Amino acid sequence: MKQKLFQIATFFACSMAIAQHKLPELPYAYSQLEPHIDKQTMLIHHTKHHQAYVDNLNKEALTYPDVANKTVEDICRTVNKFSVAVRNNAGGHFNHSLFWKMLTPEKKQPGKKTMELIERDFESLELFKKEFNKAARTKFGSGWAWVVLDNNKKLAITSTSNQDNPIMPIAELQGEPILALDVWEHAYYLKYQNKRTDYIDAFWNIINWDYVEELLEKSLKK
Ligand code: MN3
Repeated sequence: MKQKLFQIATFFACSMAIAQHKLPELPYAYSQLEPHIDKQTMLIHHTKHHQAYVDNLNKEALTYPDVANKTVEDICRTVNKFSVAVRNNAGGHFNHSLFWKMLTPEKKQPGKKTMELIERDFESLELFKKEFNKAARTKFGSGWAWVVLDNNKKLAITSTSNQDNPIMPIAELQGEPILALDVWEHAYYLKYQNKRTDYIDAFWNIINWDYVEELLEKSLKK
């Protein structure tokens, strides 16, 4: 009986720990990013793809207790200590949580500090866009394009494969993410099929520049 109670208690303790990572709600409706990103893509991307990263990450807590104890950001920053499955799913959870907040149905303009650093590090918004688009377009296979504040506090553009990101110590170029674009086919294929370039162009209409500015200000203080 005691043994049984212990097993039940352990089961509940584990279940509680395992349930730590949760799918965040979107700050807008699935249809609100249309025509740039369609409702069906948003729905599947959020409730199936992102949910799967969260569920698979929580399963890893059985092998790695730290998965339940740490934030997804901390896991990414210390990803060398974990398995490839943790790396992929923690990356997936972190990247998508960030990405949703970088999008908005409201038309926004780059903030003051963002423009200042874009002009300082890329000369103009046009050249900045051009370089970002190239990183997004030429990422072979599945991955992400990023704008980061690098370790010298300069803006830099990079890309990562799969669900890796620039806060992982394994990233080629490390830095604090300011802007990101998911270029996995699941992010655009229903509407754009093979035309990744059209999806990238559409992305510029739905960037939440207020959030970009907030991330930049935070990163400058780190
Ligand atoms: Mn995705």
